Amino acid sequence: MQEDVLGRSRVGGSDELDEYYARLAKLGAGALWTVANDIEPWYPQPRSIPMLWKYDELRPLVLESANLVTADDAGRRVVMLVNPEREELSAAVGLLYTGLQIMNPGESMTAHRHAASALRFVIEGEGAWTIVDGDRLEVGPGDFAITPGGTWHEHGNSSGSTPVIWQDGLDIPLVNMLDANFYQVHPELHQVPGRVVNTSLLTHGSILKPDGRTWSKPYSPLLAYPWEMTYEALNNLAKVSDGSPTDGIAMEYVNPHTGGSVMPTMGARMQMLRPSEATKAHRHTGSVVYQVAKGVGHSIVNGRRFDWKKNDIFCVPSWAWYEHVNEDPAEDACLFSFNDFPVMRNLGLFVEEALSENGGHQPEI
Ligand code: GTQ
Repeated sequence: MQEDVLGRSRVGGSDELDEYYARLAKLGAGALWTVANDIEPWYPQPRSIPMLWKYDELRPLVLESANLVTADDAGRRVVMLVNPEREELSAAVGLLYTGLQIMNPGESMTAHRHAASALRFVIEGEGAWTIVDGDRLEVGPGDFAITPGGTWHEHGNSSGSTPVIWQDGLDIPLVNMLDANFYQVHPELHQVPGRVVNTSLLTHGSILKPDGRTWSKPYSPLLAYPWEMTYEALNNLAKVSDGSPTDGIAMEYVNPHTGGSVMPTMGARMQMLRPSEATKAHRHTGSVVYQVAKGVGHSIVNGRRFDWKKNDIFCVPSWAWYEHVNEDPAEDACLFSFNDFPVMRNLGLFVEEALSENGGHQPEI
């Protein structure tokens, strides 16, 4: 990118330079000034674009996948959501992966583990379970669960009648960009679950910490976060707080041991927009994948309007302006989201800014 600014690269072209660049290339080298303005942009230049994936359009294709491939052959039956410029990384936005996984009644998948971390947000169906390092979690619509990097996990559906569809969120693109991924199939193909279902929730899911418990792993000891407790927490906070002008009533799923993010690479939140609430625009570094947990409304992301309703998924690339509107005058709307903020914060790269023009709102394009 040619710029005529002192302090930026502003070298023109010439035959002599081209010949010089060719000689550098032969030695596996190059001249910084030919790429400097691209690799050091003034501000983030995400390749990802804002996108909306409509659940009503995707759901039939997700169901169809269960007739096309078996669970055993596929490993997991998932329809991935892919950003056009991130296809090579299988990323939905930035370095985050997401997909819709289906499990038919009575099905179960084999156990495996990987360096990448995963999270689930259940969309529909009764009977979903997952065993994470021996803890059998039973989850239903609106529940959030984690499978941190390195933990054995296997999923299934114990219902006799309804398919389960949940949204997967993983940091696969990040871990692969860092050349740090590993994968193992469980030597027995299945784990032996502990005696009590949801042991992590019974141990770590209250306002008290069990005596003498220490926890040194880099992720939350609490593996499942039920919808009822989440929604109650949001409603309670709404009684005592006006929330944030840019996020409404927003709460983070936390590691109860540290108060920090559930996993080192990904954080997750649930936010409530009160009836007719319209948030003000802001932007920050870090990518976000949203899932509409409840309600109807729209979001404007970099000037593009996305009309959403329950179960729709949309993404916000790094440094994009965005704002949300709950269109229902009587009911709240809830947005589940996951993000790479822990990475941004821990690397000292998190930057946030509120829009000051136009009353804090973007013009729509
Ligand atoms: O369940 O661990 O959607 O490894 C993609 C890769 C889910 C999983 C995905 C995975 C998983």
